Amino acid sequence: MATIKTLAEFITERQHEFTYATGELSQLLTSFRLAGKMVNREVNKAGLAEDIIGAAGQENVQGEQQQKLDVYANDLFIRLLRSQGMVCAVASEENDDIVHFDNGGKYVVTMDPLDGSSNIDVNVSIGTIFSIYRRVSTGDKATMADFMQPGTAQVAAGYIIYGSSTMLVYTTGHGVNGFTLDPSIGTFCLSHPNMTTPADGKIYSVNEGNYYDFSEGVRSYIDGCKKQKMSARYIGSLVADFHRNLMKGGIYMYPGTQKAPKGKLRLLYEANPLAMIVEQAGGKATDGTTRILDITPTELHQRCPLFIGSGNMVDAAVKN
Ligand code: P6P
Repeated sequence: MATIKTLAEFITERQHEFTYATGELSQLLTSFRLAGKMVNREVNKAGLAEDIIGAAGQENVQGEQQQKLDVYANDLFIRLLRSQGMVCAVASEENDDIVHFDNGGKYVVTMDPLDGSSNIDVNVSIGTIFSIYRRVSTGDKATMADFMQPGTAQVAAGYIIYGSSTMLVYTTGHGVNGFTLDPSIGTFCLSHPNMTTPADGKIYSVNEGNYYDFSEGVRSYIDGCKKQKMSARYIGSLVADFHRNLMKGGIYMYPGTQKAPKGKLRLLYEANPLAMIVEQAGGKATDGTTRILDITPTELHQRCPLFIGSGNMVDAAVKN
């Protein structure tokens, strides 16, 4: 019988790898651990609980219709992060501006609390994506400078995927490890130690409905994937597509177009955390010209094109 190692035990065991003071990582991840279980509970009954599915009747800063579960997840993560005292501010996809906690915390968090939420009421996997940075400002409150750090400054990054099972996958810069929630005991247990992604794959993920809006180079790459008889897999939920490609090998692309040269995805709370994870797993992430983690942000909600996954596939996709 394989030994069961819980997320809490794993973090304690590996605390020495976390650059900062003992116990801080554990506290930082605890909010995501707990919130992940609570969001999982709501996601799993979304089809039943009338009051939780469907649109919340509000729009977020992206002009996207907020789903009730979006709002629930966002409020929950913010509440738990505020209460545990290590984090002094959060930038969330669901909030126009930085959310400040006056608690002197040494870290800041960027997050997409429920990515892919338009899939909630059609029962497709969705996810939470997060990054943790050390503050660089020294005053009472966090400043924009804390959130304008390049992705290489992340001290931890992770995602929670609410799928056929619920998993928390994270890195602190020392490899990637996956934990599956055992609902019978309400605990995340180590299920995918030291995750690595193959250098090549046979899966490409892109919204081919935009094919004729892509650059000649991107179209040529997609044509090449077809000629090589690759599998087209696009769920419309970034965390689900990313997670499958991470495990099996593959590339996810959200390129820029004439109309939207920066594409759709956000640098701070989608591209950066997944880029840290994929690089730690041996893969690559670029905006087509620059390594994602090297981009210095200028705006909280800035978008960037994204090519992420198996290293050889990312190289091939952007060489044209
Ligand atoms: P499109 C969901 O809205 C999301 O941010 C990602 O999860 C997903 O991969 C992408 O957008 C889907 O966008 O334009 O292809 O529908």
